[in-house]
Amino acid sequence: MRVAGPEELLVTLLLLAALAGGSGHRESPRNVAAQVPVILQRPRNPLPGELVRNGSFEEWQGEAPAAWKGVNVGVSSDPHSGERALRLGADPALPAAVHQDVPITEACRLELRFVLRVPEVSEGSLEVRVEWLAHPDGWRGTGLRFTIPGTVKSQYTYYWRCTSPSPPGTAYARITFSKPGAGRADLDDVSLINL
Ligand SMILES: [Ca+2]
Repeated sequence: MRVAGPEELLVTLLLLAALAGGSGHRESPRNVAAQVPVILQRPRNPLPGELVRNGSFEEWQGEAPAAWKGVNVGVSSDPHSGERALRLGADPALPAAVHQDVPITEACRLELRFVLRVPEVSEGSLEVRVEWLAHPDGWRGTGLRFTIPGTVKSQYTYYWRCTSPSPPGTAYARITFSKPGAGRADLDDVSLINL
């Protein structure tokens, strides 16, 4: 079966909206049209200005999530959105980490958002960092660092934090999620926005 494109969906929705409005009351055509974008809103689309690539971990290249570099990571079949999330701890007995370098400039303040669940108790706290790099190996400082307790939390929890401003010479922000010991954690919907 052929899948309708966005234009066809828009036309269909506009027709439905016009029919609803034509049955007799309330809405002016202008108001009906104004409601259409709300109907069309797709929650899995990246936010405007999104800096993270593959933040929902839907794209994989073999065993690795596209645009990320990971150690001991795999696909979680219990995602928060879409069909996949990232599992920290493909082998639960070992530490795990994943990171992505995002091109930015100096004097940026970034807002990091993500969801995370801990289906199996983790030894030690999970750590989240945003670090400033002058180039992929040139560390300039830490913009954000916090930890999440490794206690079991089977439902996804939403987190968001802001970084300090990036220092002079910054060319990349490195986002890192790490698990120091045994255990598992599932990560999804990572977002980084320049404020
Ligand atoms: Ca996902």
